[in-house]
Amino acid sequence: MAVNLTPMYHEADERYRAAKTPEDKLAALEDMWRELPKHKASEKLQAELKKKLSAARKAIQKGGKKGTSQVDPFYIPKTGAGQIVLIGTPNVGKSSIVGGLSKAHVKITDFPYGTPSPLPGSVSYEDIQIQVIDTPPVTAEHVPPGFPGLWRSADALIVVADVSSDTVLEDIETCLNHLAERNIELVDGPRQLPQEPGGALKVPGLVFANKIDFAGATDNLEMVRELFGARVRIEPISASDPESMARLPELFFNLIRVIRIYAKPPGHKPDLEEPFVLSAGSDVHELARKVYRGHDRKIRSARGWGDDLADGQNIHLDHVLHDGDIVELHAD
Ligand SMILES: Nc1nc2c(ncn2[C@@H]2O[C@H](COP(=O)(O)OP(=O)(O)OP(=O)(O)O)[C@@H](O)[C@H]2O)c(=O)[nH]1
Ligand SMILES: [Mg+2]
Repeated sequence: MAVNLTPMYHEADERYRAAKTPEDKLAALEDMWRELPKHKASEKLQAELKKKLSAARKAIQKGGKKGTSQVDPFYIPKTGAGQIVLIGTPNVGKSSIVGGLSKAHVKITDFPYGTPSPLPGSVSYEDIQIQVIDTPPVTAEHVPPGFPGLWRSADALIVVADVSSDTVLEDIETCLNHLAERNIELVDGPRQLPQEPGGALKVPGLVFANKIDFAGATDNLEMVRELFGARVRIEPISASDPESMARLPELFFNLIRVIRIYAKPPGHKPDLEEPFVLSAGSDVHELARKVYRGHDRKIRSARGWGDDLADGQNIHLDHVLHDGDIVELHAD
């Protein structure tokens, strides 16, 4: 069987060949890995890519050792169902958001530049964990070196702004400009690699208009909506309001666009403890790839339980699954 490589794979491959820094190389390789169909025919390519990925990671670590720091602090391995990266100007509440929803030891300060380096937090949503990364601030003049690599590899990006501040419009503009300069566009849709060389990388994203609890913040929110509402989704929140914070895990879950599928071994009860997490739009083939990762098993048939399925009905292998479906795979 031939390996059908997508145009997005070729684009990432070109980006890899043109990359000048280990961070850019790694980001391109990670995109290639995501795009590579994982089946028997692509095993050789998979092995080659894995080798390149490991070499790129080593190069980043080695590069760090030469300088003062040991490793690139912006290389953060993904954990859980997806990785969300915050970006914002100083003192807008990034650390308060991550600290309020996870056990990460973030530094919340009432002065700017409280966060010197990125720090991941693990946020619970029902039965899964979502990784949300607190980051040092950006300004119009300065982006911490290595930070853009994290923007490119993230599953979703959230611009955090202080909507009580007089500079909220400039602050949002600063963040969106830094992203646009690196050809990254925030979208209310799935992540999409550039469709042609030099095209934009589309990343699910939105703007948190934080500190909405402050008097006068709602007037600023209107201005923010007027200026940016057509370009990007604006979500007013308050990191100091428990009710507002309680809504965020579900918002994160919807942002990373994944589904949870519960596998049922034939003759047994489904495993409702640990779902398999797949990209939204995945079908039974994709589930099988995840379930039998590393094993060469051929799926013969599948049965499903779920909102749009009659209990235990036979489902086609290219049937698109939905969040919460239970699937029984029958393999050779
Ligand atoms: N009233 C109110 N205060 C907030 C809110 N979010 C954050 N703060 C306060 O704003 C200040 C800055 O919060 P941080 O979370 O440290 O902000 P940051 O964006 O991480 O700041 P840097 O790491 O320095 O860029 C702290 O005093 C927080 O308590 C909010 O929604 N409402
Ligand atoms: Mg901070």
